[in-house]
Amino acid sequence: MATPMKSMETPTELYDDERTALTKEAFKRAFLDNLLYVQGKFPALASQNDYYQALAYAVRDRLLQRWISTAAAYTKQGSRTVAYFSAEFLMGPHLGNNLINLGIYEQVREAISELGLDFDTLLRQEDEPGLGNGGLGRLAACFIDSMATLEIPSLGYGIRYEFGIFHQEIVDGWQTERTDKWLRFGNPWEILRPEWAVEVKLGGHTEQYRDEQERLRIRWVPGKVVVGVPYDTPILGFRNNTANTLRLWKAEAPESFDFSTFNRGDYGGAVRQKVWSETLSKVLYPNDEQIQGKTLRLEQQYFFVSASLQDMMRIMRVQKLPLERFHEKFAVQLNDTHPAIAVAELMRLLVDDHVMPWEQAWDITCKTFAYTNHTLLPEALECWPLELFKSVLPRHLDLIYEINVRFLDEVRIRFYGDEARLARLSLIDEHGERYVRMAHLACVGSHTINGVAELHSELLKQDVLRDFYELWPHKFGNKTNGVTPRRWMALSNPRLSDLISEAIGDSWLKNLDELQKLEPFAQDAAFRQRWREIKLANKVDFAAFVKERNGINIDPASLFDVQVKRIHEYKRQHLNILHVIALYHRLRSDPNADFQPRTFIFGGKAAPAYHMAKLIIKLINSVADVVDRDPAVKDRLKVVFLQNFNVSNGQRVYPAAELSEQISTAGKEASGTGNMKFSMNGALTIGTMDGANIEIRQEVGAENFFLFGLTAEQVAQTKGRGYRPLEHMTAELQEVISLINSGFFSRGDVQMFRALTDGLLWHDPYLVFADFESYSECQLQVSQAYRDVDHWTRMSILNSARSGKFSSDRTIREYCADIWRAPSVPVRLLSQEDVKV
Ligand code: NTF
Repeated sequence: MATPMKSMETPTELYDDERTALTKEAFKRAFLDNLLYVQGKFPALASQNDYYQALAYAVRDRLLQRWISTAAAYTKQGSRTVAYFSAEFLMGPHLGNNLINLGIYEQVREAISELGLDFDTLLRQEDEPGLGNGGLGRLAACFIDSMATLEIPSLGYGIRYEFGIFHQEIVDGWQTERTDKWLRFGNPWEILRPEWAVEVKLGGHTEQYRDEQERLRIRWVPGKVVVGVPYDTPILGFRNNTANTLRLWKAEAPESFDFSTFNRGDYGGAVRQKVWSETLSKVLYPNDEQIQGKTLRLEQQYFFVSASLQDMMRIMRVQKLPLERFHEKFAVQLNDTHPAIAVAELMRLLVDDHVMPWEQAWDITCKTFAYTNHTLLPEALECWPLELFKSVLPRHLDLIYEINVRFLDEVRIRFYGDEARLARLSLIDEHGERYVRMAHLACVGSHTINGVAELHSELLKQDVLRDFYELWPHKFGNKTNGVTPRRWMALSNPRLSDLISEAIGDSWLKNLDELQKLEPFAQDAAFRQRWREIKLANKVDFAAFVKERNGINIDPASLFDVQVKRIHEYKRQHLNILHVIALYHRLRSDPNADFQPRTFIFGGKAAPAYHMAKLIIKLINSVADVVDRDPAVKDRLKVVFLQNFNVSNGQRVYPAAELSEQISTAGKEASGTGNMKFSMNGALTIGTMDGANIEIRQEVGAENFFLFGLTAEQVAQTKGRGYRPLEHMTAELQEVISLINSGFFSRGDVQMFRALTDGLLWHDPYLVFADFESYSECQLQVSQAYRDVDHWTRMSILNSARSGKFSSDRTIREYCADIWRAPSVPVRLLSQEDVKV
């Protein structure tokens, strides 16, 4: 592997403190010290993990200096602060990223090699914190990176799951899940802050009482109490002095051991409370785009939201700010509805605990929150059965009723006599079993509501949140997603990043629009040649990785066609694999056909209970297996299913990809962010008019994008007419389905894939057949285009050059300007002198 960003200069002169100096020598010292004093090992006994830990602690010391300086600057200025509330933060490994942001990647690599160790091996020791499912959690990670880079005071608030997203293993072609024990060897990046622990109540009932002034009040008598303990991870800005905080809550029992029970001899009972409390932050729910109406999930959401709001109130106390100014101090962004209970919780804290009048508390609440919606899929919209909700949060249910009564009063006057509208807007769904609608709570309690790509924000207004849009059009807006170029280019694609910096300087990493300056280089034959060599080198690296993981040889000269993302019917991995089978069929039918060799690479996890998604994985693996064993298609067609797709594996695959599959049914993918990572790294997209694909195509130019399929409008029309898949059956598609049903890919088992093929033939809400021909046709164009090497390279360079819009820095600037109104606060680095006690 090449090293990221060797062309970047290191701001060594800034840091003079001996312990945290950024020089190579100081670093070696620190590393060896840590091995002894932190790990308690000497080289003969040290494992690779010991070395990794020693290295991580050496980096952490350097980052703590920035953290303290940042905290000091924010406290002194009483800065307005963004609190990003998210049930998921899919951070990926910290070490490499922190080195990039500190600007010492190169020195550290050298220092480590000079000590006789292999730097890449140490990097690979880190168990990545996989505290998210996919796009939503990764977006949160990119956002906090950008906020730190843009010097925006911010706190990320979430849950410190003991077990993150499961580890996927493929056994006999099927997905199996293993517990993700990422904390097994300790986590050097976090700092426990027990002194800021808070209590969170759950369950029980409410009762009336009279306070000292004889006012009638309501008290929540909880059934149980847990303690939230914060663990802080510093989040560095890129080459500045900012280190913001990611604060994740762990759940603990108030008394870890019940001694009275213990003394009675009930040993099991004595630890039960502790065990129960800890289950709250035990495991991440592995569902993407699908809610799971489980009590524990609601408890998790409330747990982190309550702990976070209480923590923010503590910060106000420390800074001597009155609670009346909560909304001036903090802007809270709700990352989907998972933290939407915050609306009711802030009301409870203000009205019940701080005896604030309702109207004033409501005004503060609405000025505090803003809500981002991330999905249009109905099955992903959170609704809690009323009884379940009441059993966990009895007081909040009362508050929600009160919010609802006042809200519907307003609607009644605005829309005179429109009873149906009242029922549609209500925070409580009263059709049949009653539910609390979390998206409605989020809309009512927020000053701004946004979608994550232009089409998605439009569809929100027209469909899912239409009634709210008609009520408050001014609240609605769009914030197209973005990704951080630090992780997704500098760190993961060092070769390309170096070439780009050589050509246009390195300020593109802070201002991605500067990639435009690459455009003229698309006309430069020598540059194109280097661009190609880099892609090839990345493909060679990736092929070695596949060989090691899957035992399959793939040809770096073939077209690398990649679809990596969660497995879901709406994302249509089955459309892709059906096309692969069609190609296989063509090759077998006409062995001498002119054929552009391709390697189809798939990766992604299926929710453990999502049977159809798991069946799709099995089909992909079955096709991979047959194709690999068939000498007739050898070297021309390969299929690879990459196990356990996560951030680390993503960092390997995006730089090697040439074709990016973004083939969701139009109107279903809210935005997508993988699509942006591919395009930045020079892959061309084959995609539908969906999510951010539309904007990518607009930016890179229609001539540099492979478009196919129905538009969202046509999808809606087709469904409106009553979709009949058989009307779209072609001879080739018929062959494909027959081949699957014949048991060809399942060792004669004709039943194995029936649920899948029957679904496609008779039902299919995702219109796979309707788009199949257009997709196949478009894939032919891809193959033809690939043969014109120079033309393809030009398109690739232009994709990269025109991807500036998709930096999460741009997204965060828009959130800051339009929603948060949070100015940046540059940080001056404190020296030892400044912090003397
Ligand atoms: C996801 N939503 C969307 O499916 C993606 O299109 C989008 O890019 C990301 O959010 C980030 O905005 C979800 O994961 C969820 F939870 F909302 F369903």
